[in-house]
Amino acid sequence: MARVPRLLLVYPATHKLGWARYFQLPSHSLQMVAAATPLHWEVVLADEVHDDVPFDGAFDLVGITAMTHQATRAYEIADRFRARGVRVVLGGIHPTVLPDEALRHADAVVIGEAEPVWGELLDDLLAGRLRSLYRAPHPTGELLTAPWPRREILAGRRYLTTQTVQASRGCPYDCSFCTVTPYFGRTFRYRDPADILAEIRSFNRKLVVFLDDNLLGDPAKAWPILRGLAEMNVRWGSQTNLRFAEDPELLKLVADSGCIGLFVGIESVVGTHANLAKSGSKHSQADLMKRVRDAGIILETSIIFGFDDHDESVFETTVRFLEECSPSVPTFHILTPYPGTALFRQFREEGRLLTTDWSRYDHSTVVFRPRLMSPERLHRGWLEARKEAYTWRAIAGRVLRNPGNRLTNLAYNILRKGPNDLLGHEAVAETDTLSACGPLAGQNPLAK
Ligand code: B12
Repeated sequence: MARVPRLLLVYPATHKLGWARYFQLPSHSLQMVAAATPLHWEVVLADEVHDDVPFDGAFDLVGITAMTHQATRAYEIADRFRARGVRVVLGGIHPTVLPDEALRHADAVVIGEAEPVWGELLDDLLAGRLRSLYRAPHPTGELLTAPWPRREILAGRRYLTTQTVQASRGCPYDCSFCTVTPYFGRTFRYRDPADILAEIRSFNRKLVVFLDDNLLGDPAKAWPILRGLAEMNVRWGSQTNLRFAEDPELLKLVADSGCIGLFVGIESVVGTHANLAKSGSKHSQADLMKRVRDAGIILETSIIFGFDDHDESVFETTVRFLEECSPSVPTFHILTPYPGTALFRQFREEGRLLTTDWSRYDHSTVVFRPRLMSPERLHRGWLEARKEAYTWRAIAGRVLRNPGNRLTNLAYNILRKGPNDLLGHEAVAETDTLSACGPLAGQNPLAK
């Protein structure tokens, strides 16, 4: 083919964000798909957070990524291109766990990581022999080899930063509600630290955001990365598990290496889902949270409401607990049983799913019947906890008790307060949406 083949990569958005779009992170998934694309292809990005999708453009292939809450929109986009005869490939977490559903809207589905199969798929397309399924082998070993993401596809848009890095894939734990371990299997792979540090050295700004599931989850692997960061003048943030703070030396190195903020899943402050106890730690959550806070690191703690041992008292208990430990930025989520997880299977078997309209799987809608309270009560408790944790008084208390980065901390809290103040709509998924789930006709994951 003499003409340069053209690939459009689409990041679907479920709603318009306004000014908040400038504080988003770009899709790493699509930058990695672009990096796996041979250079003789022209690659165009449509990030719906910023752009309109060029439905009339001339493309040889459209690749769309989808987390579960984006799936409905991804399918709409796919259907529009296919109606014009443009080939569509779906990939990412949701098409991986429900490939048959995704195939109703695509010419091909990539199951798992793009890197091992993407080149073959593109060759097959150009040779006119595209298959419907491309299944990446299950990852093995401890070393993650991946090219650097192609950041140039982001040009012309403003994000919080484009200096995002993925140092590892996977997580040593296997929480019933999380997609990560079902997706990657039990593997937890890190890139070569020299390669990670070289990528970071190529940046020209200070802020670096790691997109790992659990950057400090294997301390031995994290040490060389942290030592390297400590020698650079960077400020970084990541997601991790709180257990790293059990080791005072590791905590000190994390702080000294320029860490400004960490996102940790506390999950629950009561019952069997209290994250630390579940992972075998002998330390209390409150103690480790205080250690991180006192090291001057902004701690964003994610709490989930709705586990089977949560009754109505969980909201009050959680808010009081957070007041006492005062993490910089508490966030609250409604338990969401993502397809592919043990939790989804459990709720489906128990007949407790209220809907499989994936656009409602957004952590703000109750999509299942909780065991010890009504769906409405769960939603109201979640709303009230958010509002109570983000009064100006509560924010001031947290900012004053956190020794480091007070201005950043305040800004971060204000950023979180905005959406909380606007809450109030969308409460509980109606059971009758079950029959209205377009994508699931003939293949209803609710069926046992
Ligand atoms: C970083 C991250 C974020 C970041 C950045 C998101 C962004 N802009 O892309 C932030 C913090 C903003 C975020 C937010 C959310 N996230 Co998040 N996030 C992650 C995390 C830790 C890494 C994702 C990532 O970039 N990985 C790096 C890339 C390279 O890997 P990848 O996505 O797997 O992509 C590879 C393959 O999947 C495949 N692929 C992916 N897309 C495509 C497309 C095509 C065409 C092809 C061929 C292949 C392909 O190829 C890629 C390269 O191998 C994942 C966990 C995980 N391991 O996936 C959770 C995860 C994706 N997030 C999740 C969730 C729930 C959310 C939120 C909804 C949480 C919330 N309540 O707000 C929000 C939604 C935000 C939004 N934009 O709508 C869930 C999704 C579960 C599900 N079934 O949908 C995950 C899996 C975490 C979990 N514990 O279960 N998230």
